[in-house]
Amino acid sequence: MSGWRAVVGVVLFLTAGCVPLQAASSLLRNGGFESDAGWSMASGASYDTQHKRSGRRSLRVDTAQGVQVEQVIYAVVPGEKLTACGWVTTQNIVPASGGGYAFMAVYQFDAAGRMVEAHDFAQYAGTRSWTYAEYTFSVNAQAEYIALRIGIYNASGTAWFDDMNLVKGEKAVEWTEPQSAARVEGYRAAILHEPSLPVRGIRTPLETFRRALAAEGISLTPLSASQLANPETFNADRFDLLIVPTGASFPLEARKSLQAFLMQGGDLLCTGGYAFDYLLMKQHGEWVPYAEFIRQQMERARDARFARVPDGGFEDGGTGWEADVREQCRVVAENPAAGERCAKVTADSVQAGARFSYTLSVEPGGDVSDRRTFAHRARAGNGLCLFGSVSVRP
Ligand SMILES: [Ca+2]
Repeated sequence: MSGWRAVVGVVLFLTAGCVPLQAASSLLRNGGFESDAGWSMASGASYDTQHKRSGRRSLRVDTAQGVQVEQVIYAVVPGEKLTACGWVTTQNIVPASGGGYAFMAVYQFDAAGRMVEAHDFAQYAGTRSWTYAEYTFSVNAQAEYIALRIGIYNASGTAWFDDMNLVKGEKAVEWTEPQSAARVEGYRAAILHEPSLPVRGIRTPLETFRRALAAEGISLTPLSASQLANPETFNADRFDLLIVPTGASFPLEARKSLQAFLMQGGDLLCTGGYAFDYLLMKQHGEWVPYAEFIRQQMERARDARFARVPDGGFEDGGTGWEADVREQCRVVAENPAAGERCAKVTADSVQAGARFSYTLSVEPGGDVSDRRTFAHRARAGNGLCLFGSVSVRP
């Protein structure tokens, strides 16, 4: 019994500490700045109780030069329409040379963290009262996550922001503070239940949680890995808590739906290991560690029988590769990852980068790399990088 009580104790702690579900399915947390959650603050940014549009607080930004605050949203689907909106008021925003302003913006990034699109949907200088702005956009095909950024760019002065929101669809929805009381009643838990999943760490039996939660009047719904991966069956409208009782093991396919669930304010309880250290995926009906899958793919990509880049190892001097700054991009016989040669790129500063690139023209149809022109670029920022065995796999 004491074990069950310990479990319930953890669950209740999470419940008390959770951020309530936003009624209009906002993709943002804390859009009204009433708590300290959600936003990555910066020097010059603070919460202001004197000057706010609603509730008790706003976000205040003071700067002599520029400062920005952001919130990252991971659960985005390429092609999906989203609408951002918010309010800003400014006092004595004086642009520095080249122009500056208080801004609200949406930035989009790919899986490697490279910016693929950015748009300011508000830019104001001078002094103005609370002003509303909104922006509807499509999630970029390359985007893995987006960031809502607000602040002051290249200017001095003060700006306040309040009631920011980001929702799905083409219609802006003004931020409303979620009702925390609605969350306590009818608390619903889901649990990952996939008996075939190899467990690294310690698996806690389903029955342990079922009994413990039943004693607290909390319903528990077992979800398979594929049910967990499906945003129709697993989302923050259906459940308040997800239990991952499988130690470090987690199905890769459910990554995005879990991110969406957490961004919508869902709670998470993991037991028996370091959560998510051991990602698994189904391959020919069998669970395979994701790290092993990547290793196999890399091995295949380097195999000359499958490689689409004829000289990915640079052993033939980089045949087919193009250098944008010739004196900074060379094929050298030093420090190769494999073979005898590799590509060497030097850059003098962050701004003045250099790159090797290899462009493939491919036919429509077939798998992903056959669907579009695929440019594989090796590039370097400040300093020196060596590349070896670069290849594109079919
Ligand atoms: Ca507020």
